[in-house]
Amino acid sequence: METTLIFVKPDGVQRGLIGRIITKFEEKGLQIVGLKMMKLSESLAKKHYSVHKGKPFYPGLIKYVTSGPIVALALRGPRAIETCRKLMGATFGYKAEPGTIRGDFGISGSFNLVHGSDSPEAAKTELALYFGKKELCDWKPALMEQVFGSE
Ligand code: IDP
Ligand code: MG
Repeated sequence: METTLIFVKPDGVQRGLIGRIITKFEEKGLQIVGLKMMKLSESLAKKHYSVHKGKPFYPGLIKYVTSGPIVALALRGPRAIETCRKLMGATFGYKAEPGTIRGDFGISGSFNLVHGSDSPEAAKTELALYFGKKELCDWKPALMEQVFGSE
């Protein structure tokens, strides 16, 4: 079982897509164990995207993700990290496959609606950046056996 950090980016919030984006993850069977709206400070945004520091798009990226509130989610399930990345689709909407969040709702080459951790290491670091231990809710879904199976 893995837990991953997802957030609906400011364009997703502004476009009224919070519910539809969360629904994609919920319908897939991922369990929500953390959920909150917040505005990223510049320092948190810079920490989060430190691997991209120095790239040409970095200043614009920091401006974008701090431009308005985001909705952060901690999602749990078997292979949750890879599964969520697949549900999100390729980085930009014009390339992302239909059926994915970015493929269904976006076409921009700079705004892309959603963030998701890309490795177990990133998930661990990112979850700690967004959620205190007490903010994660360790509950047992009633249909856990049916939805998650034996893994
Ligand atoms: P990912 O979000 O699919 O993991 P990354 O390559 O890790 O994509 O890039 C992080 C974020 O930086 C992207 O989601 C996007 O918002 C932004 N970004 C990446 N590449 C570009 C670019 O070439 N132009 C503008 N923004 C970019
Ligand atoms: Mg990435």
